[in-house]
Amino acid sequence: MFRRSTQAVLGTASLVSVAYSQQVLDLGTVEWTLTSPNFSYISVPGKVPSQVHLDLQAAQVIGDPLYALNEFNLRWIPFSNWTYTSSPLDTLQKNASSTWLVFNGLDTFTSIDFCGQHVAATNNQFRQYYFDVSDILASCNSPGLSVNFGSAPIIANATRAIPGQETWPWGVQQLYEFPNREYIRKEQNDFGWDWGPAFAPAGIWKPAYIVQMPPQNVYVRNTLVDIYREGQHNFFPPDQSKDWVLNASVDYLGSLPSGAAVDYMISDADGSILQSGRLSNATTEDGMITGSTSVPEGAVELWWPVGYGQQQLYNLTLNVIDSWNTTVATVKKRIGFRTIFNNQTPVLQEQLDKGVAPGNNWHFEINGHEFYAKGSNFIPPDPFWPSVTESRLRVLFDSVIDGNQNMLRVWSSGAYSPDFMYDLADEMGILLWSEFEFGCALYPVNEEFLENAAHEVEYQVRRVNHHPSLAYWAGGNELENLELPTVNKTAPEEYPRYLAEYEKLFLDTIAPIVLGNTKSISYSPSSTTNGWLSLDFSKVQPITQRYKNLTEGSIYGNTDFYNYNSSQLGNFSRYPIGRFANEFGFHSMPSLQSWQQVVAPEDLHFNSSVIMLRDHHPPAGSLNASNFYNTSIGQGQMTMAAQEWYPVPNKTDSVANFSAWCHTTQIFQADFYKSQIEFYRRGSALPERQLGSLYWQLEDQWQAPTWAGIEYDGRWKVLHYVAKDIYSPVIISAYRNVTNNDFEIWVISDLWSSISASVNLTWYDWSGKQLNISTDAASNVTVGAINGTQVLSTNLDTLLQGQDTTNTLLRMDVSAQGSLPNSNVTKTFTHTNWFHPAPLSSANLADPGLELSRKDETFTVKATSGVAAFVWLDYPRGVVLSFDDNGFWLAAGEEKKVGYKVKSDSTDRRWRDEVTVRSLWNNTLAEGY
Ligand code: BMA
Repeated sequence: MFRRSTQAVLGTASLVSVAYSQQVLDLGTVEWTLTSPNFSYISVPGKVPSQVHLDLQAAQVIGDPLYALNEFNLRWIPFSNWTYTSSPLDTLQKNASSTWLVFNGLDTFTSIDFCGQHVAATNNQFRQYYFDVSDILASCNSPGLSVNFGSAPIIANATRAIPGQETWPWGVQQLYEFPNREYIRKEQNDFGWDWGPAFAPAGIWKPAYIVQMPPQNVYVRNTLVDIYREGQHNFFPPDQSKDWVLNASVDYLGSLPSGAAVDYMISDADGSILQSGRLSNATTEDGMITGSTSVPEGAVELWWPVGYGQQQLYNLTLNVIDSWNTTVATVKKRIGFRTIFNNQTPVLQEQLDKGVAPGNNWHFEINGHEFYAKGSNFIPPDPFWPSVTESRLRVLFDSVIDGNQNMLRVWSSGAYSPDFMYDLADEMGILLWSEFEFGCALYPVNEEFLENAAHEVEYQVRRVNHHPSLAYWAGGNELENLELPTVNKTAPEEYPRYLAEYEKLFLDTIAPIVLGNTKSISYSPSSTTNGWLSLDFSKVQPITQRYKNLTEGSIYGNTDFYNYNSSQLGNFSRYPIGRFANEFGFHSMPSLQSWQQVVAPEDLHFNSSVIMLRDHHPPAGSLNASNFYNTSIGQGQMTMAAQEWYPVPNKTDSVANFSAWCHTTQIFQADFYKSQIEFYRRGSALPERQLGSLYWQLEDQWQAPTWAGIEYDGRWKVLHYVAKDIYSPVIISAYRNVTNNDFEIWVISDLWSSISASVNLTWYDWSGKQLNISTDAASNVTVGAINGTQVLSTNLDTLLQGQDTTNTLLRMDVSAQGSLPNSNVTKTFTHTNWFHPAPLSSANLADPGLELSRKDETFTVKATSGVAAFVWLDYPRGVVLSFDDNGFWLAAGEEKKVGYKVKSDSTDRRWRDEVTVRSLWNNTLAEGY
């Protein structure tokens, strides 16, 4: 018997047939043809992994799907069936003991044929599928594979039409473009969303393999690694003095030799072995071999998110061995040792004693420390995932880090993140709150749907659990705060039934799978939630949710806030008070440079059909490709915001005017988010003990008006710069009660030790003249760990009596000594902020006389004759970069040196001569941008 195995991924060219050794044929290395039964004239090269749109574009059958209104023009693609046919797979071994097809992702409805024989049908984009085709191969002369994709929109409609199929009261299911997404397990935003197009793509979207094995040999298809403190539980704070448990579980295909065991080795980046041995308590069941070991507390360095310490990673090698100690299969995973805990426990007496409001906590704790989560919501960065490369994500994540963000909520109606995304987050220290792909809808709970979802959840939970960046699992998007309340409102008599169905999927089905596989990650059924009410571990499913079971005066859960009435900017009484803000936002236009990528010059103006119809907020709600009514609502919200709060552009040149308007919508967006982040961060010092702010949304997946802070090609909007500033560890901020003009200034810090801060308040007019307004603000204050200190409390009517508020400005500066968490190096933290008592639309702006110069790699901007609001360094198309600072204010006479980081450049550095500078003052000028 031949026992030794090589588990190599071989391409066609290099596939050498050696009897009885395991061979893995990467189906990305064979030739594919893409055809459609609906279009006999289309036959083009296909790729794996890929999607039909991408392959048709590469073959020039279609143009860029993102261009202009191609979204609507390309609907014939998802309404058709498509077939990927491989070239003959002649290199497959005839004498293998078993042959398997392994697909890491099929999008979505397939019928698979091998050697001309039907193998299986699939219906879930998020599952890994594997099929034993040994018998088919045995009787096959010329092996070949064909994967036939059915039309997802047509199948979704047909599924909806099945007699007895579940339906929901009107208004519960959010409808974007293609209907019935909730009946199928496909990326939900493929059917349209309010920030994205509806392409409903199809294809073999993840790597696929043909695995051939000798007898008593295994192929590892997935691996779970769970690292937790002894006794740790998903719902309670881990004891940091305990040793670590490392539990590993290998999912394999093939047959495990009798007496199999798993040896492990933990090594550091230099290859030094920290610990090795055999996993104990090994069990083998259902194609899975599982065991565990213990790693003493203190034997390994902790992994920390960015800003809190190092991102220490180790290499784990698992060798599945037989009873002769021969390795049958090897798995390598990069791991980290950390505890990340989502705390929803009741507020304790010791917290109450410190002024925390009663109720329950809702925050994260890293390695036993609570911390302030700063970040945003991540959406699929492209409508076509196969186009999302590691290098593209690295550029995006670099901006996350540069933007002072430490957590992303990976929103739940896209796709499960690829491993390389978690790998990057592990390296860079970005915590990824992850979710199951259900959102803005309730879902069917027939047996078939539940079973399908269960497979998906199990595969995904096990696949990503070893990543230290994995922070949390949530069931779905806004189900508890939006979908369930909508049922309650529109069909209260049916509420109990729909609630029971919701719990069947998110509690009875998903929770036991999560809790059964990981002890290190907390789970909640809905992203926005009031948290759990009680836990009963005598049940398989221990969670009872709180829902509206609230006690007055108590605070629970996290918050979600969207208000498209732009007059609410700065009205703190309307912002939600909770323990954590996981979504909030307002949309803005992308820059002119982004529009120019996809819009013809003659369409670059408001009211052009292309600009209007790329605005999907509010969504069309159907396949009507010219819903100007809805789109004008979204455009109107941005226009009203600009008009209410800023001088509005009225430029002679129509493109310049369009560009200035786009930019002004970005300023409003940034202002609105800033005031909310300031509000949430101050909450860390108030009874709500607010410990997180994740705004909607990090980035774009096409060039369109959206909530994003980063445009499709990586260009930062005003928001990303302003968020970077207000996510600084130490900030100074003003809070005005818009009803009675009470006015406060606070210094807020999310550092883990207290800081001593000195504060400077200076009043100016717009020309830069200092005003003689005195306050009794404290000039030296101490700010506790993750806390805030009020430095001024007054009333603006009294303070500014007799002043022309349209020509009054306050500059606030703080400078503090402190140290970063897990560091004893003393650092100076500074922050500057401005407050204007009158809206900028009625402010008496003065020409700041901005001057821009460049020496080597540094730009210098100077305001020579007045205060400059929202100074904006702009750069041309052809380059994507981020400035170290942008969207800032300058006092009269002040200059700022600004460096930059280039992300991509096709101008041969000529862009440096085309950088321009403007400020809000330029909105008042007829000429220029
Ligand atoms: C929330 C999100 C998304 C949506 C966004 C903007 O509802 O969860 O579903 O895109 O707001 O409307």
